[in-house]
Amino acid sequence: MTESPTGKPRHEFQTDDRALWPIAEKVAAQARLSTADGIALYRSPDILAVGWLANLVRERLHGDVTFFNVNRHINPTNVCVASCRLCAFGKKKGDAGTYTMALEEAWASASTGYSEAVTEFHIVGGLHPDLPFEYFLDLVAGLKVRFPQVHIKAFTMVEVAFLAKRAKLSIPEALEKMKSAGVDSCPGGGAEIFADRVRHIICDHKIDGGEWLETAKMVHKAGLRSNATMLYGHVENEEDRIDHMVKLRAVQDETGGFQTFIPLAFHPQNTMLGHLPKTSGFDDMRQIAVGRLMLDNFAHVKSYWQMVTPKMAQISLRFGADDIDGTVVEEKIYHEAGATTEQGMRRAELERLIREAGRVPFERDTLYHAVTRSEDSFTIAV
Ligand code: V47
Repeated sequence: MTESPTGKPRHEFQTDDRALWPIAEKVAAQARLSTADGIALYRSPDILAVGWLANLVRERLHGDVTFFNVNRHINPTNVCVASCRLCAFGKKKGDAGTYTMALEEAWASASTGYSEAVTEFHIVGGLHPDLPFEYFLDLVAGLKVRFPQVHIKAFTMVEVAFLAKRAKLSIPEALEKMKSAGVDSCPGGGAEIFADRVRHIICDHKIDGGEWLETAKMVHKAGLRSNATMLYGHVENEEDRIDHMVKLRAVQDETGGFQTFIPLAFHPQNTMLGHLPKTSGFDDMRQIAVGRLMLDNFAHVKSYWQMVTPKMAQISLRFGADDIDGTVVEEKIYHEAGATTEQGMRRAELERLIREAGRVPFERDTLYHAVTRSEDSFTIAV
């Protein structure tokens, strides 16, 4: 048995791709990977070796534990001023197929679907030109009154910036009002790809990459945790993806406020980029692995089963992912864009998927505390 670059017996890490050898040494030494390392990982034909390295990091952090949660998505409106080419969900005011939930409707929808007690409401929606900030504050406050035990993960950085501007408040002022209403953390959407060249093509009217990152810093400074996504598989290249992850890593060094990195596979159907092909399983696994290796200061990498399919999400648990998200119940954003997965999945099914991948399911709340269930109630270990 010879020594491999990781210092482990060679039968555990073998690759003919010499470009990976110095990277493996860094991973073994828990040293930070550079932009050039990231590019080498993307360009390596040996996806199993890349996955092996990512799995090493994943198991170092979490062993076999795989996180999931019992959550429900709520999308209060699909009316949106942004007209992003990447999106099949948002519609212009007055277009056919638009909807905006009355508050009572949104509160009622929160309790529909599975009977299992949810621990999280995940709330995101369009940038509505007329709905006042108070609508969103009342929405959250009404949910808190009706479901006081449920964590509210609401409003992406894009929505936070938009709502603050419309209410003529600074972002920190708007965040204080959101927190008082009951917002407990923020989801990671709207990040897309930070590079201007790409953003101009896929989401021209959204805040730019720098603004997204600055808003995230303000969210963390306000005491809220958040996630960070990256939309891949459209017009970006490998350099753009690495640039995106390096920028997230820098903010995380500063604030420590990100919980989870979530690569989102682009679904082209019904979008203005409908001519593009879907991502391949190869790219999906490689992206999870490169994300795990580049983002050394993120505790979690999520493989969102709705985006990559439950089968690929299982495989990703050997490629660096330690979280597969949740029951969701109702999903509109990717299903408008042609996602063929179910809109929701029961808790027992999520657990089965994880067990069959040889991992140990761990029900978490939004902040990764353990959830213990009895009948239809739950307790959270803090
Ligand atoms: O920002 C929109 C993406 C995001 C498409 O924080 C699309 O836990 C693929 O951010 N094809 C919203 N993706 C969803 C999101 C999210 C999801 C799950 C968990 C969390 C979390 C956050 O969906 C948008 C955009 O990047 N998106 N359209 C599309 N056609």
